[in-house]
Amino acid sequence: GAEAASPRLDGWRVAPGRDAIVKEFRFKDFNAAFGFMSRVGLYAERHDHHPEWFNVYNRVEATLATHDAGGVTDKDVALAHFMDQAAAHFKE
Ligand code: H2B
Repeated sequence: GAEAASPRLDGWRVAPGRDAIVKEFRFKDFNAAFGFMSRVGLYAERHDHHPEWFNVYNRVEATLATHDAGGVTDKDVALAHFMDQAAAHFKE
């Protein structure tokens, strides 16, 4: 679950009121944010595991949970690590 997973993840916190983890990513501009989202989108399709996310210009707020399981699983931890690595490539 989120309570167990989030302390081991960089910058991910427990979503209020649900078993999910949340992180806000900030980039230099929309181009960097969208590049990040494209990279993560390819991973999501390959693994059939997708983020819930909200983008405004250079900001991406991502929420991760395994809907089939009703909470955070190893798939979300793996996706969180991938997103952290991907974000590093698009940082200012
Ligand atoms: N993503 C996430 N985060 N959780 C799921 O349970 C999930 C998914 N299920 N992506 C997949 C797609 C499922 O809906 C399809 C039909 O395989």
